[in-house]
Amino acid sequence: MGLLPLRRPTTKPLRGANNERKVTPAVTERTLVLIKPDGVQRLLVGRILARYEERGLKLVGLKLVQVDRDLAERHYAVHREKPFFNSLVDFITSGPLVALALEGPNAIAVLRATNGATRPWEAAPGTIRGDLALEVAQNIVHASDGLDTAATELALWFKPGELVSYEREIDRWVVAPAD
Ligand code: DAT
Ligand code: MG
Repeated sequence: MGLLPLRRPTTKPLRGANNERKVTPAVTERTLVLIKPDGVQRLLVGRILARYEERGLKLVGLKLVQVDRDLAERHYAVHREKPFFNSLVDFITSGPLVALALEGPNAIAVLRATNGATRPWEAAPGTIRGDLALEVAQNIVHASDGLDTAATELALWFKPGELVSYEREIDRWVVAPAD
């Protein structure tokens, strides 16, 4: 589908020209995160993005999107039979949202934990939902919940050319070398 294959870090240490050890490239998992319309309207985009960046996750895709119903319904297709489906689609299409593609070791689990439990009253303090939300229907952020979902959702929200692969100098301090 044109996305980079998701893979674990190589176990083989890379060596430079003088045989010095190089940091393993930081491609481990990629996941989709949405800062939903409530996050945009509440002026929280910068602070939420800062949390992900500070955690060490690499930003590989970023855009502001006014979602149409078709994309919203496809994104939440798994919830189609739920009683809250229509209001969920109404909400996600009610204003622009920010779509992010984030990359890092265990990025899928890291983002789910950083965002916190779906029901904000059950979300631990320190998580985004635990600190910034009260209502399940307005819980600020979305993150893919597994490898397959991440691949499907990234393909739904980003064209392959909108995802950018690049090196970061700080990754020698963020991503442990494989050995
Ligand atoms: P998550 O967003 O944590 O993956 P989910 O996939 O179970 O949670 O549900 C998707 C979204 O649907 C969730 O972020 C908010 C909304 N939602 C879930 N349960 C709801 C409920 N009981 N009433 C209203 N909205 C709900
Ligand atoms: Mg979900």
